[in-house]
Amino acid sequence: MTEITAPKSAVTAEQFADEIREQLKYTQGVTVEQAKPADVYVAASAAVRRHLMDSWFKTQSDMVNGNTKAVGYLSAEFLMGKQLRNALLNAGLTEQFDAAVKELGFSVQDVVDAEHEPGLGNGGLGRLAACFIDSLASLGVPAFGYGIQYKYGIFEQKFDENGKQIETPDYWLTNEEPWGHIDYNRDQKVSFGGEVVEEDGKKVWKPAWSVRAVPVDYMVPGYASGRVNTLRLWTAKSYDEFDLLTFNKSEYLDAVKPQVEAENISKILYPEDSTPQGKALRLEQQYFFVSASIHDAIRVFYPGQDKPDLTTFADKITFQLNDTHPVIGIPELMRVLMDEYGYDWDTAWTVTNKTFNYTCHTLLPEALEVWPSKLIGELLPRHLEIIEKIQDQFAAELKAKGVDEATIKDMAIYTGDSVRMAYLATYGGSHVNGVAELHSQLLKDVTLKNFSDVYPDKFTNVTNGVTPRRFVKLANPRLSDLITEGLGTDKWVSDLELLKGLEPLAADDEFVKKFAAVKQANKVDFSNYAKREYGFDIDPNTMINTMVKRLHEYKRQALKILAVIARYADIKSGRIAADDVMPRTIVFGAKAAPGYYLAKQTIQLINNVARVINNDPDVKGKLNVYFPWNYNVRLAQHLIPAADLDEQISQAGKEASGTGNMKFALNGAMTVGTLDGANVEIRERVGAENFFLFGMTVDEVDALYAEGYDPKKYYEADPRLKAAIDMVADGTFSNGDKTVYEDLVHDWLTKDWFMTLADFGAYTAIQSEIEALYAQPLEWNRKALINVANSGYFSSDRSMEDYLERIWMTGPLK
Ligand code: 73E
Repeated sequence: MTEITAPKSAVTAEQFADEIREQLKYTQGVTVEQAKPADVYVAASAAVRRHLMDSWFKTQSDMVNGNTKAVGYLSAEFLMGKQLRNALLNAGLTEQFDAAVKELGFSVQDVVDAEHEPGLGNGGLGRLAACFIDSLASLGVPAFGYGIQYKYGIFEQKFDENGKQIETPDYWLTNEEPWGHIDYNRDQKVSFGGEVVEEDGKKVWKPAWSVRAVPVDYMVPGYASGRVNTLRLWTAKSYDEFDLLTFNKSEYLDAVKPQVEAENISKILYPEDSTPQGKALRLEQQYFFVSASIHDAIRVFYPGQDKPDLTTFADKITFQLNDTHPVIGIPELMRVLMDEYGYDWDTAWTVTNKTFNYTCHTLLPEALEVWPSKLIGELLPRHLEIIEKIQDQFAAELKAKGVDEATIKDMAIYTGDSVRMAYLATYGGSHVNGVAELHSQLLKDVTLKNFSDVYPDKFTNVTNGVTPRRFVKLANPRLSDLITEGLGTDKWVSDLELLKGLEPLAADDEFVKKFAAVKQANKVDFSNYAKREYGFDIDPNTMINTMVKRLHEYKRQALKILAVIARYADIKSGRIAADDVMPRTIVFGAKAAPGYYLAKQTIQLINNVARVINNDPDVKGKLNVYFPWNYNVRLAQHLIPAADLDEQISQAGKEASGTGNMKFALNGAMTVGTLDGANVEIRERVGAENFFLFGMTVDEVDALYAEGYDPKKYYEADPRLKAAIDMVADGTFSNGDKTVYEDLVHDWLTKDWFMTLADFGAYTAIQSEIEALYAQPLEWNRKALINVANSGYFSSDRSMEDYLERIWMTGPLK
């Protein structure tokens, strides 16, 4: 007997169809006959939202009236993915929806496809935030996600006829968007500029301009928890200043300029991943959402109180700073407590310090935000004063602890010229965490070493995780059914460590064959999807080998494409007989930041390698390369279940964690990877014999830097590597034009900061091991199944439990 615990609403399919009809008629004003799939999508979304409404109310009132501290997850990005399927799952309405849509005469796929995914994030950091709020709701922990409802999310990526990346705006809000509820009555005023004056011995900020922050609320339904939390994304509206009317007509355009500029604040998501751009607008965005969120939390937790006792604030809510982007919240809470509510510095500091915690997501020094003091002074003069005072207090504290002058200077939050946001966050909050064990260790040993020496107790690790609802249950229904069959229960969806129970089944050939059949069927599905969406002809009988993530030099897509070229040359030259080649289909997915030149060249190269290889009859059926454009959550959900082998090949010590690695392992792909980020823990858990490890370690990388790295040496020493690079240089992938990849090749041969060339030998060497195993399908699938069985730890539910226990000190609503 299989135990089924998935939520199931008592509503019948017929009733749900009626609810959709009613929405169509009374809200949208169309008959079923007139309706298009997009209308049905909106109606069904509104209908499922109604089913969640009571739980949403109850969660809110329990949160405000209860005594369980809430979590406020402050994040500039929430990369949510499509909402409908997830909401249906958690509302227990999936089957009813499928039947109702058919009854109404529509195709389920057309209706689901009508949803445009909100791309309000760049990559891993934004998707992590989405996984975390899903898990908090599923654990029944009261929580708010606080961020920005960008009008334009991450750009839509296209490729031109030369294979270059083209960025086009993502018009995600042009059609009706049924999930976000705009709440004009719970707005907040956020001010900027002006000056600070003294009045009656008190500092008073006289801002120059203000924006109206209006919340757009998204339900965050938990799985089987009966709880629905809130994702509150702020949108910027201008105040229609009365002044405007006094302007004469000819000045009208100028008169509206400040208004237009105000609304620009929430217009666009910055498309940089890992490297921040020092733009004033970005700081405005950060302050905008953080200030609104702090005031919102006070409104929510001290309802109707003119003089709330904010010394209890940290007992009501704990704010998690998702990277440095929301760190301006620290001086903002200080300002609010002192200037708006009259608390003294020390009281404000105690509350602020207790309220905030900081997650660092990087090891790249250039990715730790530093703001010019001048900019902060112009935009937020009062905050700059507060930051200066924090610096004074900090320096005095360090001195009292016996820290020497030079170190105190090194640790400065405020240097006079600039403000280091990571340092402000580390000092201003209670805890600092990295996102994987290796990353947290490197934060302590390198990036934030001085801080960890002085405040060792602040530092902790929480290894990232991913939600099993979206990335297994929704994305991979076949595997989900097989897991449930194997375990005799579907409880794993909310308790992923139960997957461990599959491990004994890896010894059962029959079960392994079923597992292999699931993978094969998923590959066929993906092949059909790729045909439909991209026009690709992917052979599902080849190994599907994926590399999907932002395009960044440290992630080393270059290593993969050079190895592909080398393999191509092997076949072309007859070094390997075509019959001995194990057929592989390589699927890339990656967006490059629009201003990141080498990353964009790499994209162009991959596209052109794909073009050349896919059109070469000599390698037909042996090697294929596809690069579906615009990698996003939707594509991820289709691709990940179909992957046989996934690449996590960053230079050791550069990828903070990675979360794609977790999704692939959970879905039964094998990983080829370096000892970097969470790969280390994945390998530890799934077993070294079930993971294809290669490449230099962090220590080896450091030693090679110290010794003086010369990529040319590796190029000269390895004829296959040399041949591959020469092909790029000689125009093989640019119709004979030798200039196209000049800069890329020059960088490889003279700089190669992430040591692609040094790891090439180890990377290509492990390929024979990979192919030998793949040639034995039963053994390959056994190992892949062991990966699934041991990936339960990488549930974001577990990450949340770690945060709750080590950092937030709170738990589920009672
Ligand atoms: O290793 C990933 C990590 O898995 C890391 O690169 C990424 O965060 C993921 C989740 O922890 C990340 N993104 C950014 N920094 N680290 C970032 C920086 C600036 C803008 C946008 C994103």
